[in-house]
Amino acid sequence: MSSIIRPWSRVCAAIAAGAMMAAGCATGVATVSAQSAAAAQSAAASSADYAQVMKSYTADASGDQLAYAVNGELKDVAYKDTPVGRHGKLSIGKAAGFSAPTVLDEHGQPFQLRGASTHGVQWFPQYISRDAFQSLRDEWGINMVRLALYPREGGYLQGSQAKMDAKIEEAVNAANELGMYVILDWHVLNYNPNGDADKAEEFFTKYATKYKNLKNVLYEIANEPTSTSWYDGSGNDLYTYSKRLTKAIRATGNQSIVICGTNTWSQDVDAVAAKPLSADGLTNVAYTLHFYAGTHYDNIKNKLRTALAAGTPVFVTEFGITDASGWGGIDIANANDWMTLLTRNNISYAAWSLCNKGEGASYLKESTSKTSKWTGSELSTSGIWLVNTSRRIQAVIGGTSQSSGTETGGSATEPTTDPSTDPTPDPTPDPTPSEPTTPTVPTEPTKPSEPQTTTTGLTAEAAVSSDWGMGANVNVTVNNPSDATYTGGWKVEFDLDGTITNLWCGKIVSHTGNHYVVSDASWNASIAPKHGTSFGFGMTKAPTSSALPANLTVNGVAAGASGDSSKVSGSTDSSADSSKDSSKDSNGQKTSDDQKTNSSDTKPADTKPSDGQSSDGQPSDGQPSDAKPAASALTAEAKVNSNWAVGATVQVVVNNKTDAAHEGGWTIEFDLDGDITNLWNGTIASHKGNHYVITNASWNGTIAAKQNATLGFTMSKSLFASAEPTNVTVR
Ligand code: IDC
Repeated sequence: MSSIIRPWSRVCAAIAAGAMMAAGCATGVATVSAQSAAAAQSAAASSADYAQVMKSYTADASGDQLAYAVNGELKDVAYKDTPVGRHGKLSIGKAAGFSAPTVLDEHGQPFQLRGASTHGVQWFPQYISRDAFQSLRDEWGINMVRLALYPREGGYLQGSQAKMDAKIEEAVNAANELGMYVILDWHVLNYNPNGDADKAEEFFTKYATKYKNLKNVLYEIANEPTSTSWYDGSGNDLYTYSKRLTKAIRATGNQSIVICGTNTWSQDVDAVAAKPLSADGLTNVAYTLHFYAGTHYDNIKNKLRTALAAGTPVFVTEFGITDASGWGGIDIANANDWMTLLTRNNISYAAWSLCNKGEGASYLKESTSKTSKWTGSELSTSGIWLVNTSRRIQAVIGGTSQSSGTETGGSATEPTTDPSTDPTPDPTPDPTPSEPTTPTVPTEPTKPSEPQTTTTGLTAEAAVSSDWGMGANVNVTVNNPSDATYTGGWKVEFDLDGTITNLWCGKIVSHTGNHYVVSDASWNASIAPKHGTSFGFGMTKAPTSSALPANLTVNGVAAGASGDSSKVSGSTDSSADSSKDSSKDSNGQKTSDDQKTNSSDTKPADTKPSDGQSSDGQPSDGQPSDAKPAASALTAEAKVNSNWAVGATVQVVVNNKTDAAHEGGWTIEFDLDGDITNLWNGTIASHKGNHYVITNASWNGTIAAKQNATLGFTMSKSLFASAEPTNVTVR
């Protein structure tokens, strides 16, 4: 057995395990062949795709060891490639795959803010600087900074106003220049904010007016209230306060996101649904949930689940991996569990806190005196964990584990508006924003004369990465050979002498006969200059068929003879001789027979590949005379292997309990409260409403006596939907 396992095989195997790593969707492929110069189709960005990527994130970050380089290096990132440059103005709205409205970017796509919260600005102003923020952006995977503006505790209303106003200005200017988001957090701690409501209204009216034209400022009107419920009709509750403050912000003409604190230190987010501000016509409003992993477990997670199921948009503006005191009691495993829950539900977060105070929640060791450009050894457990978590999520969503400061994905399309009409200034080429504050002079001017984007000129190339006769894995690379970033999404078409069983890093738009149309997967719609992006698929086919896609086009223009451009890469591990590779599973990865649950697919040479592949999904009539059992002798059982709130992996076993082989293929039907996103060891023959008809794959249509065939799929579903297939029949 070959020791070479190709990346695509690994990705495919990961998909089969229900754990796709979008980081495997490689970019940067340099090969260029077939030419196209067609205008791009503006691919309709699918939030379902994005949800799929989010689901693939499983947090397992360490707090002991950095998994990413933190060398104190700042990077030269063009504004258009920064988080705000790519994602623009944010809103709260509905997206497919999420039960509650969520943060959407300017292109209407779900977008997760990964934030760093400062400690109290009156105590730790030294961390509010352009360099500090840039370090977070470039090496920590952070795209947002939250400014903890305590009104009390010696803060804004108790002697520090002038100092804090200056820091707010410095912070917002720095964030604006760096293309980062910033939250102004009125850091109410442990009291009813109605007591200071006049002052709060004054504060937010001032800043909502001042930053009305900025895309990157969000307003958090009360950090952690206590002592009053969300709504009790008294006029002294959090609903009353939140409505008043939100209206004051809207009265300035500012439509940015407002985040409302909830009772019990922002834990009672489940109480909002009974009286949401949306019922008063107020939009772009989210509600706060805070947790500390050493203190808050299922009781608070369940509040989150309840809130989401009830349609409440949730924002975790603060959390820690310590206990609620912030001092100690770190629980990494629970923190990771929380992050998976947040990320799968596209919930934005900010971690407490950016300082070197001698408490466990601080990102920096107490001995660290530097206030920016930190190196790995200067970080605490909380800091290391935050880097590992945020970089990991950034890599999964961005589609590359190499990315750091730039957002390489997560948005389907570039802004369609002319940048010159954009109310948020790009501070790099133009140091004079229209916004009334004076930004500092940028240090890294770009060359505005260079072409910035293009929507034409893509090329495409297909390569078979492995072929085991009755199936193959194929990789298609879409290249942008130009000097400008390609934007607008892409569409590849081809004919295939076989059937795609699963496809990653792209989306099947249509499949008619042997003709496939595949578009980008939204996060890889844009392609950097002189780079490529790849999608891949697993397919079933006849042993004599070529796996090479034919008549390849990209954006509607013929990509030349695909036979010329396509190649079987890595000759050491590829074989057109199926008999040698009968131990490979459907994903092209070699397996040993004793690892298999499905003994029927170990001898593909004995099967009749075309049996059971008739277009209606029915077994073919011509059963061999020795096929003793009727098709109804089969039984099937479905089992949910893993379930992650809005998705699941399901395994279906087709049993032949008789003493004779079952030949001629099989067909399973069931109802499913969700959508299959990937299926392996079978073929979807039809899908109408919630009803699926699945037939065997070409290699497992025969089930030996007392054996079974196993197929599996991943699915997306709504939060409380069951993943269990119902009304399962098999024939
Ligand atoms: C803590 C700080 C601590 C400070 C204290 C009081 O870590 O140094 O002395 O506030 O100002 C919160 C609050 C946040 C707390 C944090 C940890 O929002 O202000 O910071 N925490 O106790 N909620 C839960 C925990």
